[in-house]
Amino acid sequence: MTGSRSCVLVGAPVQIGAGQPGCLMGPDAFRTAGLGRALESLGHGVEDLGNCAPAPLPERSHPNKAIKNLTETAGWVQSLTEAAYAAKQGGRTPIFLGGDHALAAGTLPGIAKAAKEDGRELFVLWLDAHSDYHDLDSTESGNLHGVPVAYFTGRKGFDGYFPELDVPVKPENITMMGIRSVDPAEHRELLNQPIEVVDMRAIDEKGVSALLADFLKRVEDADGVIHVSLDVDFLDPEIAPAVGTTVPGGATFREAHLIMEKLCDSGRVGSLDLVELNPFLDERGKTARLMVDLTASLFGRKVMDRPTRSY
Ligand code: HAR
Ligand code: MN
Ligand code: MN
Ligand code: MN
Repeated sequence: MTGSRSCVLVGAPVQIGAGQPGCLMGPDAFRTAGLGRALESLGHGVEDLGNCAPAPLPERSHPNKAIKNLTETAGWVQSLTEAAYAAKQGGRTPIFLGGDHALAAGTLPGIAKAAKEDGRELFVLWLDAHSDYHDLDSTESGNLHGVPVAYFTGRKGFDGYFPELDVPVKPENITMMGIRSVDPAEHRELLNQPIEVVDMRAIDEKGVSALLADFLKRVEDADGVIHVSLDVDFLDPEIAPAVGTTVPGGATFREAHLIMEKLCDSGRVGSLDLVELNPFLDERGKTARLMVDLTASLFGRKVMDRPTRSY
């Protein structure tokens, strides 16, 4: 197996977006579980850039008093937007080691800016139990890992609170998969725009293979590039317990690997978020190791090293 990517690992130990502490340890758990070694064994170059820190910003507050850690989250968004844009230069493949999902409010704007400069249409595959589509007014938990998609698609209400958005992600280029927890305010907004929401019922009825093929067809027709945002709670809690927001009925081991293998075959993945791993909640590292194995499948590990034929 010969890989040819230049992978860059970017640690993003954000935990203030989640309701409980622990994601701070995520980047080191991914390193300990052998993420870099797995990619190297597939023949890829790997450079670990270490961990980012939030930009220091002036204190800000929002009329929604439920919101937690607004200033620090905005600081992370700013530093990660810059880090993601820089990591994408030179045709490299950034892998962001989270950290809670608030980090995607930084990584995606940076990736979108780089894609625009490269003249590439950016698509997002959002693998998650949750739609993370609150805005600052609608969040009731105040946990800002619940807002990144609203922000990076350019919805109103972030002005003056989060950094000004340079290049928004087009909602029609986003597919969410594995969804099974949507709050009423998110649901109302999701019905008003063209994000594709593949919920667990759709997966049960049609299977991940056909559903993913539809997405990949759209990407190929646009000669696009894919950013994958993989939230641990996309997976069923039985196989991936190390997350603060488990929701029963998630993707199986086999569904998740199949998605990664098909994405690999597409040759179109340009960047990846690995988010919401809370090592404090893990069982002997099993979730961290599963996330590493899924990343290995995404970047070329196969049972038989030959092109997959269509069945
Ligand atoms: N919708 C809920 C809230 O806003 C739960 C959000 C949980 N988000 C994550 N990432 N764990 O997907 O509080
Ligand atoms: Mn460029
Ligand atoms: Mn999420
Ligand atoms: Mn989630």
